[in-house]
Amino acid sequence: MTTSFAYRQKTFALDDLAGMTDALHEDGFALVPGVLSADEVAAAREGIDRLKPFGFDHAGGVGDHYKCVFNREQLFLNYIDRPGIVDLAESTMGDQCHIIGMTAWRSRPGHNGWSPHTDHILVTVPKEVASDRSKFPIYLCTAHYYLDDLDEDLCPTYVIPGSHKSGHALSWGKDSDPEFEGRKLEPVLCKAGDVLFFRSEIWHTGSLNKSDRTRYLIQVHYSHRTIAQRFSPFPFTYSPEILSVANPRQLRLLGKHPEAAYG
Ligand SMILES: O=C(O)CCC(=O)C(=O)O
Repeated sequence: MTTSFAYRQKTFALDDLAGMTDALHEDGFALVPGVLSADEVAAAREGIDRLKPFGFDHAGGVGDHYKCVFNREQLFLNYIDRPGIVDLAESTMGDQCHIIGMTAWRSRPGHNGWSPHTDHILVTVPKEVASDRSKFPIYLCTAHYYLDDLDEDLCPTYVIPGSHKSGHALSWGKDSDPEFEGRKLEPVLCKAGDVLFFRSEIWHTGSLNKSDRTRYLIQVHYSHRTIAQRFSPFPFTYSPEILSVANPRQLRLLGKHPEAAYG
């Protein structure tokens, strides 16, 4: 017997660029089913299993966290210009947008990511202005590539739709059960291969892995060109092998921009 799966949030087809772009302005995120095939999910998981920690990575205990994984294998590099998702990044943050980081995670049983927060707020606006922020420029976004079917026990991401319109940051650890305009955090339950693309002002959180499984996740962090990349460890050195296989769009996403003001 097969059980049907029901998404709790609105979903978008990968080629619905206009719909996803509107959702980023209206809801603060877009959920896109079926971006990766089952084979791609398996390959990504194996790639994460090959990673070794260094620099700001941490590994062991209930979770592993690897930074700048685009620099380690072409498998990961190819996530930065994934068709449809990179188009959404360019549609929302401009044709010179770039990545500011890329993280791979393994969250084992007992991992507790519950800490509602905003990732980054560039401008804090007064309450009376905040409610009219639906078209406020988008500067930073993250694409979550889920590599598991996520039920409530396997530490799904939670979001409050529309909370990017609050106009202010939600600091880590300050409020464990925030509410915005009558809405509470809701789990984004999804299938392996789905992508959640969300702006940095959305109120969101990780959660507790109550299962006996390990959640695998890849995050690609994008920004408007004017925002600095956060590549570590310092001094950051691009892998010559990665640069030699990167296509022109990937090179731009890595920071190879045309000459402009300041540099
Ligand atoms: O683990 C998750 O699902 C959420 C991660 C998160 O909130 C973050 O990296 O800012």
